[in-house]
Amino acid sequence: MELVFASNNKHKLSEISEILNPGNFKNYKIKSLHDIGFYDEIEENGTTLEQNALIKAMTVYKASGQNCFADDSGLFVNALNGRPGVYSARYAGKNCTFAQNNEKLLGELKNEPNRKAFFKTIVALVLNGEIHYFEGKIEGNISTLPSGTTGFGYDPVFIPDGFNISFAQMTSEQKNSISHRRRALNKMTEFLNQNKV
Ligand code: ITT
Repeated sequence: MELVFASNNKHKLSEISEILNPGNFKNYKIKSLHDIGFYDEIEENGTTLEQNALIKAMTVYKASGQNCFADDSGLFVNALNGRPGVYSARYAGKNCTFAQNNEKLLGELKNEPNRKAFFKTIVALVLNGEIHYFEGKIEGNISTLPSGTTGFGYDPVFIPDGFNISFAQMTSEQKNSISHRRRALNKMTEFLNQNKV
């Protein structure tokens, strides 16, 4: 059985591929939007991770007729009342870079002692027209300076609980073994295995 991953984020695609490797998920072949020739822009106009994940998965399901899943993720910072949250991608403005987002975040948290934050992923799976959601979350703290070069997005400023290095200072294997994305995908693979899809 094949599953399309509805994302234009190449970092996510590479993490998803590493997580769902043939060793632990050998019954499913993951296809990218490029693989199926889908190049339309999908407008993510939802106000929750669930809504945006479903918009992406359902749009591609309807266009391709293939079973499909999408990931919508965000960084939720306690001292900012959960911002940037669902708006994490464009926090510093339309077409902004990851570095600009991190700079804005550290600026907003300047002199703020409460550094607590969490990453959350919602995976929406559209399987034979039916919708299923899976959630993954990891708690941590926002550093005062960016560090590390692996990963993407807010990885250089996020230090997961129990560690003293950022996600961007970890190997991809290390991040992918504990991340929000891994936790959501574990639930999806458990569901698929249980239902013998
Ligand atoms: P798609 O919608 O095409 O999947 P996207 O980058 O727009 O790609 P999101 O809408 O889920 O994805 O945006 C989430 C943003 O949150 C993303 O651009 C990053 O800045 C950040 N983000 C998500 N997962 C992350 C992770 O594992 N590590 C660091 N930052 C992450």
